[in-house]
Amino acid sequence: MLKIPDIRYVRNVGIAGHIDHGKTTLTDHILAEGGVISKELAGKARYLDYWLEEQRRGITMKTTVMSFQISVGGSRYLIHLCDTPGHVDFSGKVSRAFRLVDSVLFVVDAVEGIMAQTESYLRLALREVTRPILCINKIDRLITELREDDVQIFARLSSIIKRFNEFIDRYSPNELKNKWKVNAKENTVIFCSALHGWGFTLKQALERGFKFRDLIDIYKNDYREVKRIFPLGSTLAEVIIQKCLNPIDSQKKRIKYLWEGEMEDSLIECSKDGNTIFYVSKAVYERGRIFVTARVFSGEVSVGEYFRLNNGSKRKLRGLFMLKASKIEAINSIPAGHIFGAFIDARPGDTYSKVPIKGRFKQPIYLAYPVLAVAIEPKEFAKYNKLQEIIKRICIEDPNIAVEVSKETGQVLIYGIGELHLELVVKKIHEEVPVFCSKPMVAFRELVVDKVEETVGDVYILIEPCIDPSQEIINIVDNEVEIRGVPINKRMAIETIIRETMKNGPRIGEPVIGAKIHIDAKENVSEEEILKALSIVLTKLSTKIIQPYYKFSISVSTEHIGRVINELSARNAKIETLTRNEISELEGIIAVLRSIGLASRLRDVSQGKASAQLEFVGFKMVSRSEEEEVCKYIASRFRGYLTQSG
Ligand SMILES: Nc1nc2c(ncn2[C@@H]2O[C@H](COP(=O)(O)OP(=O)(O)OP(=O)(O)O)[C@@H](O)[C@H]2O)c(=O)[nH]1
Ligand SMILES: [Mg+2]
Repeated sequence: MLKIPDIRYVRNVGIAGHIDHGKTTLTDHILAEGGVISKELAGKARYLDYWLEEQRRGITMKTTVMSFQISVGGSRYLIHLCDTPGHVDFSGKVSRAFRLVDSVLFVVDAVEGIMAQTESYLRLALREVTRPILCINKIDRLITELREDDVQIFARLSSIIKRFNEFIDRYSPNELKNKWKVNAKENTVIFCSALHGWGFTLKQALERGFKFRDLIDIYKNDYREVKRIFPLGSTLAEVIIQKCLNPIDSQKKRIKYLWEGEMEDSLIECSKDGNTIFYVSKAVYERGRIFVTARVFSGEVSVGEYFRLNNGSKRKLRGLFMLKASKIEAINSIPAGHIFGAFIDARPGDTYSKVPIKGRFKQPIYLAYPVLAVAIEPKEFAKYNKLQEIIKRICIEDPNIAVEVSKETGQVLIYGIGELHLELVVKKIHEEVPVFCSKPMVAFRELVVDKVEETVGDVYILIEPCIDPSQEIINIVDNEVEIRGVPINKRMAIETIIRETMKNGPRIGEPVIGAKIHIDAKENVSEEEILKALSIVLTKLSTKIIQPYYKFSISVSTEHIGRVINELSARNAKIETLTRNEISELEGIIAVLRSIGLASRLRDVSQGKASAQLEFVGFKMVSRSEEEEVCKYIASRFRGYLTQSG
């Protein structure tokens, strides 16, 4: 049984970074330090990747919280640790997880250095006001693969620290910038090899008079000697306890950035005596019930209590648990500052309180946007309702999924952020309701470029552009709707009609974006009149087709770079930066339309030595010469190619 200690002896810690940099492997060592797994298994088990699919593909696909105790300096601490996936397709889950923790260990591969997702997740973590700690991992590769000498190793590690700090400088709140920059001398940097089980801070190395030259020498004989001198588990434990913030110190800094509305002092103080307030970060369906992962920020949560959402609705908290990866441990109550699991009919992003409050936690920022879609259909039509039910569940669990039912074909269109993301979602659906599934298809948009106004009967409508179409990359902006003349209680319904109608643009039937819509109507106007006027105006509205783009970041061993460049050119990708080292890195942009199959193709042409991350950056105008091709593509997108899934 886990004991709940004084809150100063609690740490909520996230592990984050670019894909494959060694987060889950590193996590093993801290778990072994806490006695969760054996020290022999640490580094091999990747214990928190317990989904079969994760083990099969060798990547993390979800966030996992593990609560456990460790002893440091004669005291017992309770750690709530949250491992996160590096793959950009799961970035929504990472956004949600940062809200739970107070500090984040960023794992960076020493050879690859700071990569696209290191930067994106560092930016997110800092927006969530969590303290970053840097773990430079895979240092063994510098010695065994790159055969660097101590001067080269020192230079490489220094440049990683420097870049990491440049991002901290750019994205931290002003008051924390200087305090939070990492510094090897202050033990906020760990140099390690999670695979070989060793890790040290500069302080530990200085105390023993240990130099990188000594490290290279040991590797000439038996690398296990480094593990004996500097076991990674105990170094991680020491840094987590000394440098990661306890919930009291953290909430003092964080809450004002995360909260909107009236704030209770107990939130800032992380006091268990105030009103109970908790934030729901994750929800999954478990045999018909919703199981949430949440954090208490104030007061104390107990089983059986009722909690309120802002809108006044009440929910009963049915079971309360400590989270232990795939297992749970029942508890009766838990005070402010802890992460917990519970059965309650709640949604991610919800703020619950015991006594009604006039404020709530802000929504986290999501990096990705669903720009790829597949069409699915149940193999047996009788399963259609069951399919709808599953999809509703998946939408709650996954912030990066959007769903639509095609009016023309009745197919269910599932939008996700990348191929892997959609593949997994469909697989999950297919396990419960066998479905036919299309290939991934691109979602386009129509951008309003000219103003149009019209009076139809008693309804005046003006639609004008609110995005400058001359920008190279166009960011998604919600349409703005302004309604005058109509009583407030009717406006909501009219706004919904307008937003729904704008999902079918006049040019190619794709959603219209970048529009400011003004409506002036008589008090007693009917919804039909609004709809009629709007459809007339839409026939006169001029829009341009825009298509989504990914930013790609590819790392590849230099011998294969020629093939990667050829593949990118064949797909009209624009390479913006190319850094040639032993591992070369390419960055640039590519139309989502041209990117389909890119990741697996690059793996093929490089014998598995190239990995690509594709992250949505925005939309670009489709040129006149491309327009015909795009229109043909859209017309044929979801038809006639349904293949069997699974
Ligand atoms: N050489 C070397 N390989 C390592 C080290 N740490 C991890 N690896 C290997 O790197 C690969 C990825 O490790 P993971 O721990 O799954 O990486 P991750 O960051 O959790 O990956 P995602 O969660 O999918 O983003 C595995 O093959 C590990 O064995 C290290 O210190 N040195
Ligand atoms: Mg992992």
